[in-house]
Amino acid sequence: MALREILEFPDPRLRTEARPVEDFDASLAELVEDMFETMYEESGIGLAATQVNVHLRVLVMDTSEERNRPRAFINPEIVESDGTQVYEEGCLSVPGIYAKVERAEKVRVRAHHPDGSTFEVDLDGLEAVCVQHEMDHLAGKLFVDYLSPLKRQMVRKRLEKARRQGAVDARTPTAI
Ligand code: GNR
Ligand code: NI
Repeated sequence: MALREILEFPDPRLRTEARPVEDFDASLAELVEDMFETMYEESGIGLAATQVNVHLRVLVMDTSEERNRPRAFINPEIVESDGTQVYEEGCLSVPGIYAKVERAEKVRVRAHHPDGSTFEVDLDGLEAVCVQHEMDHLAGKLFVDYLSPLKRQMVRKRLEKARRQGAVDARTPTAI
């Protein structure tokens, strides 16, 4: 097990489109374990492989209060979606920035477990938000892409300034 470094906006590697997993092997299991460890260490509710610079269709999440409900999705697909909801999102790759995003209220996701077996699950509320946010990462997309270009530029400048000042500032929550 090991922590992995999380790429931050506007790193161009976050724009990479992930490839499907073909080998459900020990290196996949290790990637999933490392992603869980990194997600829990950073107090995130989800993490996409793209964020740790691995461009495979792998995401993990745990939206439970107790942080005891790990789920991994390999090669996820949304096979049905319904309704809309708006949620104020954050992202470990855009630290300290929060903005409202509209997404489907309910999704049915088909995916593989890390051992290769398939499953389908119905998600709603925050779990539906999270899986859609993570699947966007796998497509090279970030929640700030839903903002106007002017607001996205504000986000970029704020993160650049925070980094110059030693990253402390980036942790101050800012709603855009
Ligand atoms: O930890 C996270 N919280 C969160 C809150 C609202 C909507 C989406 C998320 S996902 C985010 C972790 C992350 O960046 N995953 O890619
Ligand atoms: Ni994110």
